[in-house]
Amino acid sequence: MYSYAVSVTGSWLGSTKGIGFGNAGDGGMGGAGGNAIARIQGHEVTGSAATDSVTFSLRATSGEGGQGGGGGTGALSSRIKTYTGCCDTRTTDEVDTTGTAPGAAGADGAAGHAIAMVVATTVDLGAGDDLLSFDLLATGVGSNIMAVRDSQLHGGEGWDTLTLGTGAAGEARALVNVRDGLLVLGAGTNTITGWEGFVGTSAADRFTDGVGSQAYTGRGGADLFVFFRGHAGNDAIRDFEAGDVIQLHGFGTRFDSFEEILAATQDVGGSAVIETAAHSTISLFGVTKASLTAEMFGF
Ligand SMILES: [Ca+2]
Ligand SMILES: [Ca+2]
Repeated sequence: MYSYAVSVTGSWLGSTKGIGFGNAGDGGMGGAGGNAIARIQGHEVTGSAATDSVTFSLRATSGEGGQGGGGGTGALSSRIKTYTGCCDTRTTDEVDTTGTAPGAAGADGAAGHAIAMVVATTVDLGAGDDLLSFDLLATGVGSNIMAVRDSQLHGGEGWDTLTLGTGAAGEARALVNVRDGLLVLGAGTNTITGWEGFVGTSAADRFTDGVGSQAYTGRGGADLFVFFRGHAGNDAIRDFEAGDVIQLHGFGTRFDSFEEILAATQDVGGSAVIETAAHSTISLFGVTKASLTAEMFGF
């Protein structure tokens, strides 16, 4: 027996028209990716009178949003059977209409957020040549936040080094201000005192020098080193390279041209040493006076 999807009458005999409808299911929406939060808050680290080494290592990787489901495919078919005569003589003519109707794909889920953050933490490393490092990594498709904020970081006596990342790609940049005792790393502000060595991130960091002798390692990125008149010390940039810039502020007509910088620069022991005042220098390790260009300086 045949089933008749479309009734036909004599006037439709021989028609090849067929109409079919298929309703496809739409895909479901993908689930949201998981959030990842690595956070240290309200911690206190007190160093000894000897050398201390402290590293805050926080890693967060958020989940991707789930893929939206594909729409289901609706199938359709209709058929017209043709007859000759009146109903009792079936021919072999059959016209089938078949097809598919794909449903719409569902939307992908939202990506999760990754946060690696040190908050309201106090570090005081006391005497000795101490090391404090922040190894923050937040990765994912959604927003990534790496930050130290509302913290007090004290190096104490000795030659103390503050390392603000690992140098790996994707780090949040650091704004170091020795002059005002402030650090911005990612987002938010921190108080810093008693640090002599600074190691930056892979991003374009900014270091504003203060009184006393400091040494800066900018690492990757186009780093900016700012020296105010009266920086009063023998400062060093350990990895000054193309793209980095030294800015001299407040020196007036003594330093407002590249020619004046060159006139105050000598090669000493493998470094280009700029004498900014009596007993005040900026040493560029591994750099020769001859390699300096005007683009490396701002006023
Ligand atoms: Ca110590
Ligand atoms: Ca850098």
